[in-house]
Amino acid sequence: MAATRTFSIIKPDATRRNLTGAITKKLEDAGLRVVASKRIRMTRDQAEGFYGVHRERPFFNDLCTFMTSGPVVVQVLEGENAVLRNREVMGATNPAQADEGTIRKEFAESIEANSVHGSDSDENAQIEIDFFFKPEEIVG
Ligand code: RTP
Ligand code: MG
Repeated sequence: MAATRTFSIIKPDATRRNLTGAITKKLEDAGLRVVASKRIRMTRDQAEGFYGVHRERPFFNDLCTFMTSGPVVVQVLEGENAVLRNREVMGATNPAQADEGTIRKEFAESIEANSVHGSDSDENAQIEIDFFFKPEEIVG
């Protein structure tokens, strides 16, 4: 099966605790390859645009404040079934419900400060990759 791509964010709660390497190792151990990576400080506009689908949700404002509260690492991951594989290694949104061995079980602080983002479909992966990366920044 051909490799596919997904988009990942290591969130501010994780960069603050110096977990970029530990989280990236878990992604790599799950069979995903980092083909693009940069550490950025998200602007409010970027956060609101990126999470636009959640605009009407009660947690939208807090989420945008959290995502701009410190550095994040945006990454493109490549591998077989990349979207699904990444969601598996991330674990459930709420760390209290995340399976043993997942990133969120091991590292997340709360349902909001849950250490990582991962695209939820191939279609959204492409949209999210294009939101943060130029084609020449991705080296497969
Ligand atoms: P993500 O998009 O970050 O990969 O996470 P997800 O699909 O598991 O969760 P989603 O429902 O898309 O929510 C996006 C992010 O919003 C924050 N959130 N806070 N306070 C709350 O009840 C709440 N619910 C969600 C989390 O940071 C979640 O990852
Ligand atoms: Mg989501």
